[in-house]
Amino acid sequence: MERKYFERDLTHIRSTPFGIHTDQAGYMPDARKIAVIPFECGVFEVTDGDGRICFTGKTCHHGYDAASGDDVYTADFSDLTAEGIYRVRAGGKTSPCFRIGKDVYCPVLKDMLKAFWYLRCGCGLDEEHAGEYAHGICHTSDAVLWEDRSVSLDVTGGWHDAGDYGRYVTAGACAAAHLLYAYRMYPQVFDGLVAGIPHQDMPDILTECRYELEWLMKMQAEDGGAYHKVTTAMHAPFVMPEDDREQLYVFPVSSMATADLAAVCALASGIYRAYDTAFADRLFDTALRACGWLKAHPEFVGFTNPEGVNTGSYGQRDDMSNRYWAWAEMYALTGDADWFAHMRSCDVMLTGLGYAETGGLGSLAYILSPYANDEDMVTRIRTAFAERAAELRELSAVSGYSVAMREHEYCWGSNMNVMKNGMILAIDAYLSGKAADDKVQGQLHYLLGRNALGISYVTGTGEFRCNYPHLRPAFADGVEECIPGMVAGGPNRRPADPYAVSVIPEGTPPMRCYADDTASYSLNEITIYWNSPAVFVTAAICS
Ligand code: 9MR
Ligand code: ZN
Repeated sequence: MERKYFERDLTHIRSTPFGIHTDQAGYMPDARKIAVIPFECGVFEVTDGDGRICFTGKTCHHGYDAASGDDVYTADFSDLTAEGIYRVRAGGKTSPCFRIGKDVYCPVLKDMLKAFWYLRCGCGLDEEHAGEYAHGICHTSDAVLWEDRSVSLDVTGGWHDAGDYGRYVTAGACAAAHLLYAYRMYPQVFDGLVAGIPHQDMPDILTECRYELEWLMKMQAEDGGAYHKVTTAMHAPFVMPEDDREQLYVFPVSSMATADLAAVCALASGIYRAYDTAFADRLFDTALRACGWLKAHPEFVGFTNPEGVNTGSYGQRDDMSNRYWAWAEMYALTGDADWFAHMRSCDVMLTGLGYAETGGLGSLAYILSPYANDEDMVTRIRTAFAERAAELRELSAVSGYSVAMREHEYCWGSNMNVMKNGMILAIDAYLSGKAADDKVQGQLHYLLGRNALGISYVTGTGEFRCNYPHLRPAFADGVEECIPGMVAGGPNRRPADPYAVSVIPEGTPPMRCYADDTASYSLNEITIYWNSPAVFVTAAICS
């Protein structure tokens, strides 16, 4: 019998049993190590696994932190560099345990990468790799065109987008691009990384992205355009994916989806050529045909859900940044001046890294390309990243939790904003030939527990972590421990689902507008494009 998630009792919603907030994965030996103490205290100590005191220090009064409503004291134990397991203690309270070690982020990086494998559609997850999360093959039937039900298409494959079972081209292209850039910029992090997915003859991150790319290519219409999404008409109930057997529909072509398809295929073509030339050729051909469509359709072709459909819409008001990204990737791959002329004609925010503002991905394409020979463009891109990074560093310095966030960024999927900001800081460091510094690390520390709620927003990581995301299989599988490596959306100062509205009192500081409950899609869903920037930032830190 189907269980209903909203009928579950709420006793599992806990606040942290710990009073001091740290990154629950831990800190690298040479890193700046700060614990946040949200109450007045003068001294602190750090104890090891046997309870022995290894470090003592004086706290610093940071002051009032508006995003959390906390009066913040910080405990700096950067000088403690010995590898081990520790807790910070002060004023009768303790932190969760955490590690100091060179490889502290390896497990969470693997988990966050394997999360994509767990989200695969049209692919059974075998017990050898999935353990108790194994399940049967899902969504294998042909889908029909929404606008002409007599046409059926094979669009199996790809990743489920999120807590729902929809597959959306713009979201998928964006997530795959984050992963591909993570690989491109920090290949050494991934070359030996074993994610625990069925291994193929290439780094696991590329195997996993290829799975999405194969599906993305199936979403191309004959005229080169990309269908916007494939979903059922209404979101499935909270059942396992293989038990969602409603009719699948392929929705009309949009110019954003087409541009994103062109962009990600061009990007991937360059990367996969070293492994599989036939695949690289197919990717290039897809990109070229999508660009043909874009040229033939200079107008914006948006998307809104038709009557009777309630799955995600990923609507946008314009497609300029998507086109910019497509032209930039084509130029970066081919060096053909025509693509550059197209790219330069797009007036976009040069640093956007999300599914709606993709300008930053185009900028990355250009700046990393061997053909980046227009000084004006190079300067504009470098300056844009540098200026945005400077703003973020300032925000991070002001924040009691060292998080580079403005109040309005605590919105639906705020953890994506934290991670996108981390990406900007990492990209700026990369372009300046520097290592990812403590400002980049600070964004990951927030995600992994150094936040006002003291919670790790990544399932499976940390002593106090989210465990009840709005994620259908995580509920329906009956396994108490959630599938690991899923990044929750996080605090949203405008709770937008009935459950969230009922549990978040008005006036709650933005960083606290969160509850770890399956019912809340506006606070606690997961998505592929919230995981992907977290993979990027973690890779930058590990590099
Ligand atoms: O991530 C999207 C978020 O920015 C929007 O505010 C929200 C409401 O429109 O939709 C989110 O996207 C959802 C998508 O439409 C369907 N799959 C789940 C996504 C995450 O909640
Ligand atoms: Zn599926």
